[in-house]
Amino acid sequence: VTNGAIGSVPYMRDLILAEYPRAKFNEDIRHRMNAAEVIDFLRDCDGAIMGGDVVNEEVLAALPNIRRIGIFGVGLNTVDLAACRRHGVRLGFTPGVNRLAVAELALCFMIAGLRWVAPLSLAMRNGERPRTRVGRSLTGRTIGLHGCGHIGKEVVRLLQPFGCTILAHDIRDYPDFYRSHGITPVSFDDLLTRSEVLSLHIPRSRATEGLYDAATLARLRPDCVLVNTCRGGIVDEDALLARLESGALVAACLDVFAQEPPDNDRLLRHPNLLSTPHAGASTREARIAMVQAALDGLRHGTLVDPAAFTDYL
Ligand code: 8YV
Repeated sequence: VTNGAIGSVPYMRDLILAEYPRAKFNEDIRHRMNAAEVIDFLRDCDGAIMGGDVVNEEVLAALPNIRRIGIFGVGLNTVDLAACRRHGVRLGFTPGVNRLAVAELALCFMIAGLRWVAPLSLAMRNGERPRTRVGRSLTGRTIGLHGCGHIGKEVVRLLQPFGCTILAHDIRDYPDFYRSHGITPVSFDDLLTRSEVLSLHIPRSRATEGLYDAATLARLRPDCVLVNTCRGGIVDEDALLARLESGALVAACLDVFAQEPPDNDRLLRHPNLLSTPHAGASTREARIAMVQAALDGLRHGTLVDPAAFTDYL
């Protein structure tokens, strides 16, 4: 088990050990393994539970014993699906099971951003009386969702009591869901220019990497709260910092970063940035469900056809 977030938590380890008593665990939660480290760690294994660590041609060519991998997570951006297929590696992953945990953090971020929780809390810590404390209510706001898959839909469900106007932009169409939840599907440009809160729920892929660059961020309303609980690398962090520093964006709430742990100190220290260390799926309930789903993926994973995962590539 390469993912330190599993290895360091007894209840997750126990679920795996009950089925695979000889499993070995990485316990370093800060560090995601690179190819050489993965190879070294998995050398004597026949299968693996991984999440966030690299699975590529180099890794699989060096580990011919690995026949099965259960991915602990929904994001497949560190997994080379074509290489898995070439090497006959059966793969399972865990879409859906952490949707509530991630959606709850997104909602928490939305309210926190609108209510200035990051700068107000910082001021309190510094013994200051903050000058600005009047925020905006989530109730009645226009919320934009980029991506309306499992997690985006869960955000919509959680938002129902708030009477928001919900705009959604996705490469897929979900007409029934949109209709039954009163959501307006919009173009990318409308999403950017109309959202008072913009929450990202898209995979990191070739199509989305760096999508929120300076030009895209410049389309956002100055009073927009940007929420990212999906993947780092989609929002250009330097461009985001420039907008926060110039006051062109009121607040950003990020759970994910291009580099993890993040290396962008100025951004992390900006008073209007609220950040967490990729903790979206970190509820006890979601973690247990994810380990169970990853074990299931290990047992029943299939040879995946990369063409069926075009959203992720
Ligand atoms: C995982 C995630 O905790 O599901 C995902 O894709 O990002 C998180 O839920 C993480 O990937 C595992 O390290």
